[in-house]
Amino acid sequence: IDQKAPTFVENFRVDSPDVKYGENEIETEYKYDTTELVYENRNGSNSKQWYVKPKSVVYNFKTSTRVPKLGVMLVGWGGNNGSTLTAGVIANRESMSWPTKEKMLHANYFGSLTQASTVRVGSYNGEEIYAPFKSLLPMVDPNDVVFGGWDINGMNLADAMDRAKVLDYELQRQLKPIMESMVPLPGIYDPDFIAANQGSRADNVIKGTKKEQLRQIINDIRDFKDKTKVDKVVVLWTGNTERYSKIVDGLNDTSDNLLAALDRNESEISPSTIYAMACILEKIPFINGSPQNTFVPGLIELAIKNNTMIGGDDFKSGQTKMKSVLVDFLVGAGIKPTSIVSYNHLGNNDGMNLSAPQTFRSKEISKSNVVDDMVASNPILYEPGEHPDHVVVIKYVPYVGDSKRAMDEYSSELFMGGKSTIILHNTCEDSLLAAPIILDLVLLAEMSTRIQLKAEGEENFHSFHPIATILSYLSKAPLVPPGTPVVNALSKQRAMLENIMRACIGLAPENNMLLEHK
Ligand code: NAI
Ligand code: DG6
Repeated sequence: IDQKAPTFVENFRVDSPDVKYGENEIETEYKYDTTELVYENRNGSNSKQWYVKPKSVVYNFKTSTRVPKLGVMLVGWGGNNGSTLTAGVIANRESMSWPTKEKMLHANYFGSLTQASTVRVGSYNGEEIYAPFKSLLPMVDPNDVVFGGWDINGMNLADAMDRAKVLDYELQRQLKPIMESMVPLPGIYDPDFIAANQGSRADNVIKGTKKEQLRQIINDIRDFKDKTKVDKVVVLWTGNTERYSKIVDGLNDTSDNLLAALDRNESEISPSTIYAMACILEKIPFINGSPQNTFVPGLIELAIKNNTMIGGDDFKSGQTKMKSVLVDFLVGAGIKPTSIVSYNHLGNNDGMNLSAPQTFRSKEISKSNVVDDMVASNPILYEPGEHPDHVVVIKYVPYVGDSKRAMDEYSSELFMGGKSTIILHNTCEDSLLAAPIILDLVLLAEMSTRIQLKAEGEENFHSFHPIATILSYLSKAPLVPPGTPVVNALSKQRAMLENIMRACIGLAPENNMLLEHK
């Protein structure tokens, strides 16, 4: 008897001659359909014309299904994001529930793409069937992740969670005994790179030269791996936003110059760059969740030479996520955004650090570039070089704590001189938006290290390019390899990630055509 149509399947296997499920890996042969343009003179015509040529390339994918025990080391572990993420994962692992004045709450992973979103996998008896995003490929279960990391402030994670004032009191009470014993390792502190107002926090710092600090980070990673018996480690920066590093020829422009500059203890090498260098030398994925230019050219070259993953920059959590949906929608609908004004105020330690002009500037840059590709995609609306006015303001208001207020005004030009003004106001705990994004970043980074591919004509399988563009959905300013387009539109970023995962199990991209119903 046919099963009654479900709307959801927890997991599934693909039944196709192009997919092989082995003991330790999934292998697929996948036809990548794309297009390329040529401008040619054909059939004796005097004038040239554009031709769009469909093109198919066969790719082979090989994904290891051996899901490792994963360790995640956070730089800035004791901050609002670090403590909230650690608390949230423990609460889920322990299936915690807690009463509030409204209702009984239960731990969940809402806000996580991998844990709380779904993908359409096909139809059954005419019904659309969805499956969890995480069921596309074998992934680490977040409840099994072991956390550790560094912080320039030595407060244990239970007290840090209390200081953050993000989670409900009753939940904190349950978590406290588990989190009290978690203490961040000393971090690399350089007051030149973050706001002066962070000075009083720096009571847990690594001494010595920059080279000695790098060695210490490498030892910390090795130690963590030994003690926790994890198979793999991913490191993620959720420390204070730093100012931009100056890019100087002979200092950080090439990998050799950067390594030599470290030996000379050059002052312009930022703490975040030192952590990233340590990870690259240890062949550990490093993700930057803040806006500064940790990935100076020499560091990018070092990652490429060592073929080890780097990804970033800056978590795309609230206002910017909305912007990368709304502007994509407006420009895609043939409406012309002419002015975007984004204002926000917040009262957490991140807000305090961003009240200094140099650190604010890093955030301003990463929040501002986000509409560029959408504007460039539509020359019917914009003249070459034309761009909407785009202003970003951030103010520190201690009273509101982690509960960030974001206000946006989008002015656009409509049909026949009409004008539209859209105003958004969002109030939301900043760290509750960021924590699930951090989780997705580390889980997807780990997963993508298990994927190998080769295109038709290539002899050997290889991993993805060390610059992890696959993480773009989660980043305000996606880091891409030189010569690669930057895509900010959220729907395109999600489609890229989902479709690559689908390719790894031999499924075509979701095309939304629903021809069978037409
Ligand atoms: P936070 O200020 O509460 O935490 C940062 C932590 O990093 C602090 O505990 C600080 O002591 C530590 N720290 C600073 N420099 C360090 C270093 N060199 N080594 C080790 N530890 C160091 O800030 P929060 O709210 O957790 O945010 C963290 C970062 O994430 C910030 O840069 C913020 O701009 C970025 N971010 C946050 C988003 C959100 O929605 N919460 C979204 C996008 C980015
Ligand atoms: C103030 O804007 C603080 C920042 O750290 C932001 O909260 C963070 O960058 C999130 O930005 P967005 O634009 O994704 O909400």
